[in-house]
Amino acid sequence: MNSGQYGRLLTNSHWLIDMSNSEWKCLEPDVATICNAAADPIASLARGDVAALIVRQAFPVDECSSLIEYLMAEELLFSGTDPRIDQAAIPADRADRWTRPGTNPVTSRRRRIDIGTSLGNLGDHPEEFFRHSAETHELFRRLFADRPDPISAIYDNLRQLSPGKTVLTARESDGREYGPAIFRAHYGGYTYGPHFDSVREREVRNGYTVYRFERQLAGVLCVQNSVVNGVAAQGIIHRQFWNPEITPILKSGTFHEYADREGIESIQVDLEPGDLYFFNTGMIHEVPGVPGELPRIVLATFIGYSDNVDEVMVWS
Ligand SMILES: O=C(O)CCC(=O)C(=O)O
Ligand SMILES: [Fe+2]
Repeated sequence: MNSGQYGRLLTNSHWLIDMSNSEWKCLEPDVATICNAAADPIASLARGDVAALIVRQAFPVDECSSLIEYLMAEELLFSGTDPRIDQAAIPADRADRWTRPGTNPVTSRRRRIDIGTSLGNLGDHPEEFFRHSAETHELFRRLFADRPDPISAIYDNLRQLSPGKTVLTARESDGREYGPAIFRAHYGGYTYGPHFDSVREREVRNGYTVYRFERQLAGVLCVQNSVVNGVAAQGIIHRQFWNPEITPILKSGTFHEYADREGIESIQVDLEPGDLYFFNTGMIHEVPGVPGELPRIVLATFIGYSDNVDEVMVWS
């Protein structure tokens, strides 16, 4: 839009402010270009100065389809019509924890399969969480012993975007490790409504080392898109950090109206399989689902970051 005002674009769920005139942008398409544009990309992301860092084809698209076939052959992943999906899908109460209750009812086809360990789901039970995490490390070691490892693609790129920092899987001082990353397959239009993620400010997990980080980011690799009529489910980042005043707005499901009223900018991050994006989970974000024939599959991580802490810790 060429007027001084931001134009509005209609998405499948609501109006977005057209960002073409804004200074608030995604940096892409590769590490070299991103590092040219920002001396310390992860710090820019942590401050909210940029909407996202996008590394295109961080994991080759052909490897993505081969990976999905492999996970299906391993019976870790199922097609949307496979009856075994009912056993594999996570329970509805967990599926709905980031969104208004009922958004992804288990009676609908909006289901999700997780491969890996989630602090969000198991963090109330530390022993079970760390036992489960150890099993996930074992599983991923076996799965990727002889083939390209998509988890390394996330960690290696994050390392290059975090100058002067040490990037490692989150661990407690006694050495117990968190899950390194989690595959998530979203079926039938599975939706994340507007939300933020924070072990510090939302989940208040003060018994865990990652609680100490000032900022929480995410690194998400798109493995497969869900597409209907050429439209794919994609993440949207709103230029609004969570604060306590936002909580009732999120809970009442009226964030879009609030964003319209307040003129909050948004960016939809369009990804193809193999593309990796990093964003700040303290900013309100969402993924409106699209009920395509194929599930939207991602490999997801959370990232703990503080300016004055040498370690950048990654978990799921
Ligand atoms: O799948 C994505 O791209 C992000 C999902 C998300 O926001 C979350 O898991 O908290
Ligand atoms: Fe999120």
